[in-house]
Amino acid sequence: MHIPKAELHLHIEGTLEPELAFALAGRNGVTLPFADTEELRTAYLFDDLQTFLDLYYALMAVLRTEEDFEDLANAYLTRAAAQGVRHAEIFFDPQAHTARGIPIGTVVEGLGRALDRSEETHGVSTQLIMCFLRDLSAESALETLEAAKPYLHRISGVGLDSAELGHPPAKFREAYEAAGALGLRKVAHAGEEGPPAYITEALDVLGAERIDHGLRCMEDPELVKRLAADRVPLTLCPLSNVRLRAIDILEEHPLRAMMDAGLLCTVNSDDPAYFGGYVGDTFHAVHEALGLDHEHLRTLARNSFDAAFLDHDEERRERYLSEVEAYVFD
Ligand code: ES4
Ligand code: ZN
Repeated sequence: MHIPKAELHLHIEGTLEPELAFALAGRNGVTLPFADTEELRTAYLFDDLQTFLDLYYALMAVLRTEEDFEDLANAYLTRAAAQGVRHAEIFFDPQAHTARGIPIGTVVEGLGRALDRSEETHGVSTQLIMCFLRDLSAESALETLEAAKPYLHRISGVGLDSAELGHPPAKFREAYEAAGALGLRKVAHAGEEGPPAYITEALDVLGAERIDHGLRCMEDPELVKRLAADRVPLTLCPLSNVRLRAIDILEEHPLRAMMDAGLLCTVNSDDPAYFGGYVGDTFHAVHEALGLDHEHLRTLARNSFDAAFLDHDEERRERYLSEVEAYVFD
């Protein structure tokens, strides 16, 4: 639970707990189609990615002001810090907000208010990664990148998320080229519900430096060899995989096999308010379900800092890595 770690796959909108959703709804005069937090919790049970995404986008209606985004980020950072997170690279979905008439500036400046004080307040260093919604058009992604230009000092990279099947990475070749030209880092969700070929495409066509999920690479031994040889980080989210039924039960998650295959695996929480746990809870769960011992957990923690976008601050990376080595399990 408490080993120092980096969180590299976390959608800030997926940290919206029912209690905060109702508090923000009240503050903003938004009516939610649920009687109370109990009823909403019950709705947090889904069978697939699309059912989850429908609720995830619907609940964003409560996020309207800079203060809302600040409160959301602070709530996450408080929980993350309590579970050993020392560094977080946080996804947000600009189009999910601009489509509702909330300017990207409100989102970025609101999150920024919390992130600016995060090291001081929570002891967590942070970065922001803006994700393109892959079920929207390539043009919309380019427009989003354009709209983000005044805020690039707060944004370190681009990602690709939402419904994967039928929306292969190559659709976003231009947006990623443009992002690269602006000096942004590149990640992409691939191989969550989509086939191994989407992982290859994310690497070769988009130039993705990390693969978010990448779970289905295990169906392609040649791809596994390549990912291992090139040390491409995979940001796995085991609790998400179980909740969205990519895997039946946690005991059957291939994390251990993936580590044994030499893949650079990290363990993350994805949408912790929806999937039953934050990243420390996830470390605990894989320890129990997969019998990963303390040295496996230390490897996962080390991997998280190795895979972090800390190239501009290697001193910090080394400091975090020494905290991992020095950690004594309780
Ligand atoms: C997501 Cl689990 C997952 N997959 C794809 N897109 C997402 N956005 C938020 N959570
Ligand atoms: Zn995700």
